[in-house]
Amino acid sequence: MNKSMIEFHEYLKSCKRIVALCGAGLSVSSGLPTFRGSQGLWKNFNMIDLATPDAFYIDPGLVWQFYSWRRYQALHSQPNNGHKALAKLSKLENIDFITITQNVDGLSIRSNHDKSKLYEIHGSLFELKCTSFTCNYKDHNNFKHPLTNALKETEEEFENVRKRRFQEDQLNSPQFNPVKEINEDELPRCPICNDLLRPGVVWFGESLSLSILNQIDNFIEQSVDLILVVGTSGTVYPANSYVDRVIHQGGKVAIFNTDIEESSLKDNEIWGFKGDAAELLPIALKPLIDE
Ligand code: BV8
Ligand code: ZN
Repeated sequence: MNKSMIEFHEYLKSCKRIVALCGAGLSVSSGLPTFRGSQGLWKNFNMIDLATPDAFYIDPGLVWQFYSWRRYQALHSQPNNGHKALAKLSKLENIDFITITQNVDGLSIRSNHDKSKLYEIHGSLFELKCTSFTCNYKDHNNFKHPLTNALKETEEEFENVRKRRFQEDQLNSPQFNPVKEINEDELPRCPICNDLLRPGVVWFGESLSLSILNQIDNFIEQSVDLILVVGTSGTVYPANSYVDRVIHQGGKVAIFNTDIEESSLKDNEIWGFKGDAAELLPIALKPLIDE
């Protein structure tokens, strides 16, 4: 075991309050794509076309095909050992711990993570909500696939389109054409008011749940000994602001990422563990989670 992991284990054993900040890299070993980087989702599709309220307003059929495909992928994947290591940490009585995940794939919940210590700050693919301002219908834990007949089989199409784009080297095409035209009345509708339903995720330009943000602030403000930064490029605000908060309060940082610039580990307050989070986390958290 290398020096820094031994040092990290020594420090870990003294920690009483820990935060995990997770991103798409945590789910790569479960077969789900990241957003940025060579295989990144946004490489193929322009995120502004797909993950903003305007995109949904302009072409709900396109956006629903994208999310139906994401649901399909997540439903056909399993939590990996990285998710399970964090879930084990969440069960310890003697450690105050929370996981802040940017992922909407539902894998942390499925890894049996203590729900009261898990914050899905960008929502979930498996939550649906009504788009009508006067209706607050929400459907939690909706794992039905496909959600409507019209969305049936579009997921394979997305995969084919994605593969074709890689072959034709059309990585950053300006516009993504829908796999098929779907009539709005064939998209998921609210059982209460019949308005369109949308995925219960936070799109770019939308605010995160204030109650979740407050709960996270309360936890961090009390003090944090260590933040585990797992599989995230740290591109997206406000998730990326938590690391600096912990450093300013005197906490230490451990990064788990396949792509770590040594320069980013400027001082010895930051450990950098290069590799797959699914492999690294069980090793790194061993002193606390091994029965
Ligand atoms: C807000 C849900 C304010 C949807 C997501 C300019 C223009 C427009 C907006 C902005 C702007 N500047 C800043 C903003 C704000 C914007 C933002 O940050 N934009 C970025 C792109 C610049 N933020 C927002 O809009 C947020 N809202 O600010 O609201 C407000 C306040 C009041 C009222 C109104 C508004 C909302 C952001 C939420 C967006 N929704 N997801 C969906 O998923 O479809 S974000 C999306 O990116 C995902 O949730 C994803 O998780 C997240 C972050 O990306 P990462 O998880 O880090 O993934 P990424 O691919 O980037 O990195 C993967 C990493 O893993 C890499 O480092 C890679 O090396 C590593 N890796 C790969 N394999 C492995 C690995 N690591 C370990 N093991 C491996 N095996
Ligand atoms: Zn409704």
